Parts: sequence; C-alpha cells; structure tokens
Amino acid sequence: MAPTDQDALDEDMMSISFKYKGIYFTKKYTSPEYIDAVEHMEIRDNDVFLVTYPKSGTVWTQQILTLIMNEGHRNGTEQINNMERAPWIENNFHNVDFKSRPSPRLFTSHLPYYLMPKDLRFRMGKVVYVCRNPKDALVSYYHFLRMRPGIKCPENWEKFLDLSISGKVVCGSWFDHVRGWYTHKEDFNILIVKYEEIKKDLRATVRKICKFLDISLDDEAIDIVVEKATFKNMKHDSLANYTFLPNELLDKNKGAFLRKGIVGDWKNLMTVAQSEMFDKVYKEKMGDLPMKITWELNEETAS
Ligand code: PPS
Repeated sequence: MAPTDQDALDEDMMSISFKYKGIYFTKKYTSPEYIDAVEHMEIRDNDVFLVTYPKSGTVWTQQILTLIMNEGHRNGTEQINNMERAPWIENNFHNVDFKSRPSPRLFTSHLPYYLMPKDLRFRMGKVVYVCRNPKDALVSYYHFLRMRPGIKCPENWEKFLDLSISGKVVCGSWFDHVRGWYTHKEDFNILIVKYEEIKKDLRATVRKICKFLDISLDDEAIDIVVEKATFKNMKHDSLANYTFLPNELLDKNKGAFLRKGIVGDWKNLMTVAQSEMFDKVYKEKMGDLPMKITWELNEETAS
C-alpha cells in the first residue's frame, strides 16, 4: 500500500517520541521505566498535584499554587523558578529527588488519570486539574511546537488539528485526557478548575483553591497572589514565564511561552469549516458528559 500523508506524520511523531500505555511521550525526557516508577511513587497526604492537558494553563496555575503555598514566593525571598517549585513527575528534567523534597510537596503533570501515582486513587494527596477549552488549547499547542527545537512540527495547522484529534501528539488527545479525568474524578481528592474561569475571576479562583487546599490567607496575601499571577505581571516575571529555559528546550526567538493568554484565540486560526468539524467531534466524544465548555469569555462560565 502506498504511504499516506498520515503515515508520514506517524513517522515524524515516532522519531521524537514513543508510545506507551496509550499515549505519546517525548523520548528525550522520559522512558517507559520512568513512567512505571511514577505509578509507584509514595504519596504523602499533604502532596498537591497540578494536572493538565498541555497548554491548558499549567504554568499559570503553577504560579498561583506556589504563591498560595509558599510565603517566600509571595514576598520574593525565595528566588526559585516555577519549574523547580513544582517539578514534573513524568519528565525529570532536573533529576529532582522527589523523596527529599520538603512537605507540602507540589508536583506538575500532564499524565492521564490511569498513569498517576496509584495512591492518589485512594484519595491520598490532592489534585488540582485545570481544563481549557480544546480549541484554544490546541491553537496554543500548535504555536508552542514551533518554539521546540528538534521537534518536527506538522507543516500547517490543518495537519496539526488532524493529528491532535486522533491523539497523535505528545500527551495524546485532549478528549481522552479530559474525559478520563472527568469520569474518574470521584476516585481522587480533586478540584477541577477551568482556564476560562480563572481568566474571568482570578481572585475568586485563588480563594477557591485556598479553600480546597485548606490554606487560609488574609486579604493582603490574596492581593499579592492575584497581582503576581496576572498575565501582564507573569510576562515580566522571569521566574514564572519559562524564559529561564535554555534555547535548546524552548527557542525564544520563535515566540513567547506566555503568548496571548486569552479566551477565544481559536477564532484567529480555525476556519469556520474546521470549527464546525471540531464541534461535531466534540459532540461525539464528550456530548454525554454534563461538562460545559466556555468557548468565548462573554459566555457564562459553567461548573
Ligand atoms: S504547558 O507547555 O503545557 O505547560 O503550557 P501551559 O502553561 O499549560 O499553557 C500555556 C498557555 O497558558 C497561557 N498563560 C496564561 N494565560 C492567562 N494568564 C496567565 N497569567 C497565563 N500564564 C500562562 C499562555 O499564554 C499559553 O496560552 P496561549 O494561548 O498560547 O497564550
């Protein structure tokens, strides 16, 4: 059979990644053995895991969580960047020794629910799951790939859209990720937060997260968290905006990690036909769930 466009894309994908337990991972940063070890990671009751599908507001929530959890980050006495404050569990970029981290530990992950440390499913520790409307998440993902040296980016948005819908991108499909977490939420001690909800009312979201974490902050401390977590301030905060990453990991000449930070940017890239096709796929894959997605900010943010 003659190779198709899709076969060529599969080959590109396999040159930088490997498929393990249903999803793609980047070869350079992890291995099947490492991912298996994560499942057996020992959990402490006061551990907090921030989990997202890529480009859903991870770094934003890393900033919010670390400011809430650590006074030294609020008052600037601790000059540690977000990636070190809240290390990834499936990609050990900095050889972090998870065991020796002081409690309360904060970790970050893009893993599907079924690859997370098993003890979390006995409702040990806490999970903050952040979900963003998939059209904006995928548009952000597409722009982000252009900044990743060594990763062959699909040559156009249309190809990337096809690939991502079929799960042939690192971390798999948005639909599987969100559906998996959403339908298994009862297994975890979890707070689900939407990107659009944070965007609409940052202060209310900070309060909601504090409540979930059982952390009581006075109004002044809340003001600081809110102030330091705005897009404008994070854009200039070199500890929070991933400009600290070396160019081999993220080529800052090709764009910014904090790119636009808005709801509804998909309208600038998706054609009407693509958007309609996407709506159909969304309905097929997610239509049975009582989850409401906010595609534009002037809509009501539903629970
Ligand atoms: S990653 O690579 O998965 O960790 O990326 P992630 O951090 O999940 O997503 C990056 C997008 O989040 C936006 N962002 C913000 N939006 C609003 N306010 C603040 N403070 C903020 N911080 C990060 C960032 O701009 C990326 O979205 P796009 O649409 O590309 O701008």
